[in-house]
Amino acid sequence: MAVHWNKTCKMNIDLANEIKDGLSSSPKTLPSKYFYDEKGSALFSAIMQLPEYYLTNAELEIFTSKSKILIENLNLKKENYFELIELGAGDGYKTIEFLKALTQEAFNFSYSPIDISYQALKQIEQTVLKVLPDIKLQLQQGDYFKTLQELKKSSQPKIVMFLGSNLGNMQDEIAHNFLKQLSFNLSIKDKLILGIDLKKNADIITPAYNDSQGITRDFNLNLLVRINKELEANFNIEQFEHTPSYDEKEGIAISSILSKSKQSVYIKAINQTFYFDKDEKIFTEISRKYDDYILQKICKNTGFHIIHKTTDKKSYFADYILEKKE
Ligand code: AVI
Repeated sequence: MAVHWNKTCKMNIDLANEIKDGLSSSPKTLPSKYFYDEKGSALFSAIMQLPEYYLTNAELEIFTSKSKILIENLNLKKENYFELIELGAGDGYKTIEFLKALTQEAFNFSYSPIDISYQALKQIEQTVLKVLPDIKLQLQQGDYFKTLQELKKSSQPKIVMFLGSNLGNMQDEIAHNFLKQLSFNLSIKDKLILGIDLKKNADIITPAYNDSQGITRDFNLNLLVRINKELEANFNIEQFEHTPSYDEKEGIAISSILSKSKQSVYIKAINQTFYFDKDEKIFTEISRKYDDYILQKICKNTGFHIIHKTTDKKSYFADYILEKKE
């Protein structure tokens, strides 16, 4: 991805503009895509290991025990080559289980993980090649939103993977547009394996976003630490609190940061002071939970149709197969 830096002071201009817009809006917001600096990525890796954050293990269980079922439902022919493309591949652990199953059954494919982080890609390369030294691997660094157009460059059949309930961090309308754009860049019969978290009781979801060790708190507040560092701001982190909530009716976990007092913060890179009331919230992320009805609604008029659904034993998480039909 092209990150725009101001050459004289090495400032990330996109970050500065989006932070300015977010803190100028009412209610205040900060974009969740900026969680993932080096510290934030390390914190997210730690979140994925937490007992409360059931999502990762639930999806790993699906790929460990049900990859064959997914493969059957993809209707692949062994003699036909295809490209397997993963958007936002992360650490790739779940995918390796799927790659192993495809290789065992002698399918003819290449694997292209796309991730914004070069480090993450190098890590995937190492892990995958250790287990599957003969795999055809092609790393692609970039923002997957921006690399969608690249898909059209090859006319080979494609299977795209978008796992980890990353779709859930988009508002429904944005998720719909994202699927539409993805489908537009694919061909008829291409497929999407979409991993999403399912609606369930608040008692299970709430701790996943408010763990007992406070790692999710640090992950959320790290956004302010990042703004302090990269935009020379003076957020007093002690004066802000991680305040997650779960709207059970809508099925949306909402992360926010609450200002503990009436205070002001100066951001030097923007040359602006922002004012916070006591108990005012800055919204940082939504994590949407789905059911078949919600997913169907989001898929409507995108060209994608749901053709299969596989869940973990507890039915906490699902991997759907969507096919491009129109
Ligand atoms: C990356 N994404 C799917 C995570 C989620 O569950 O929404 C991000 C996260 N935020 C707090 N904990 C994890």
